[in-house]
Amino acid sequence: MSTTWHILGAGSLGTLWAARLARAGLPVRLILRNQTRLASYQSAGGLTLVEHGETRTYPVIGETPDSQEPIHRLLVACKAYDAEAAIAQLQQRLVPNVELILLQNGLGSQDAVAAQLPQARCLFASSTEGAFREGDWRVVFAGHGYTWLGDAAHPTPPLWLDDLHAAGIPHAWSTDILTRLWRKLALNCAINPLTVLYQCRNGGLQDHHCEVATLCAELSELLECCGQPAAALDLQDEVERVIHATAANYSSMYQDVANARRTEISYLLGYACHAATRHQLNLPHLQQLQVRLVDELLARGLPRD
Ligand code: NAD
Ligand code: KPL
Repeated sequence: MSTTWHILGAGSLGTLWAARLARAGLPVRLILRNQTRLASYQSAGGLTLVEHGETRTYPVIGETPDSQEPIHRLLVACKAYDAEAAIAQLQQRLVPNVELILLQNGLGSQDAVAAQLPQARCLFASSTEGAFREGDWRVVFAGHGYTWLGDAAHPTPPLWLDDLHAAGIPHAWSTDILTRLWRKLALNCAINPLTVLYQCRNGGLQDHHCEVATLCAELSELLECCGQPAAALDLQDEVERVIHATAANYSSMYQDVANARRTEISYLLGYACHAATRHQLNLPHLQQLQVRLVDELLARGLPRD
């Protein structure tokens, strides 16, 4: 009998994972915030996934955090700023050797969760898949991509990667997941804040080539200093490639700001600036970028963190 996948966070990525795992006949349970959300979910009849223009609803079982069933495997699909508190609610239900898969973008939340649950196995994920919510319990699979999974403490892959294979979730085991997360963080720091400040699509940054190059130089210095030289390799080339390849897209941070949603700044640019301070590194353009971004968020009435 397969271990149940408990999924915490029925948003874009949580729904995308839940629907595909359920579609493969694997046991899945969705943990919703409270009884009100559970009632709303139940009246919708399940999770709806829109993929290649086709719409299908999956009647995944929903529950609230105070349900009694023990949790052996937990996919954490909340935003980085919600992860710790959301997991804390489940503490009584986690078995001693529980496995957590942390889907959060950026860095910082994973270490906070690992410190919160020293007995758990925490796997980190970095994903290039893209999904967005079209409404309550309805998600569009917008960008096919890949998910890298790894465990900074143990290099051995878990057997349940077979479940991902069965579910058609493109993935690979990574023995350098921290390098991947740092690299993605650097890409996000070089692109996302500027798209908010210039109110442009990613391609609009082609008009700000020098500023992007300066940020990449500082980010590379930071990565080297943080013991991540592989994440610094040819950073600027990759940033330029991504800007070109995603020229028509709006960055995730741009979309958060445009929709008046809290951003994950503290786990991206904020984390980078904090690491620079810890290493007594002077990175003036990166620090200035953070000041400009925080001012912009405050001016729009959004949280600064
Ligand atoms: P989302 O906002 O769509 O979903 C998060 C869900 O978590 C929401 O439904 C929210 O209600 C729920 N949640 C928060 N606190 C909770 C709690 N205490 N109990 C139960 N549910 C709770 O976010 P998302 O877009 O799916 O992103 C999740 C993470 O994945 C982020 O770190 C994001 O950066 C990363 N990511 C997202 C995408 C994407 O395409 N959406 C791609 C790559 C990475
Ligand atoms: O991941 C991204 C995002 O928008 O968050 C890209 C497309 C790489 C831009 O930084």
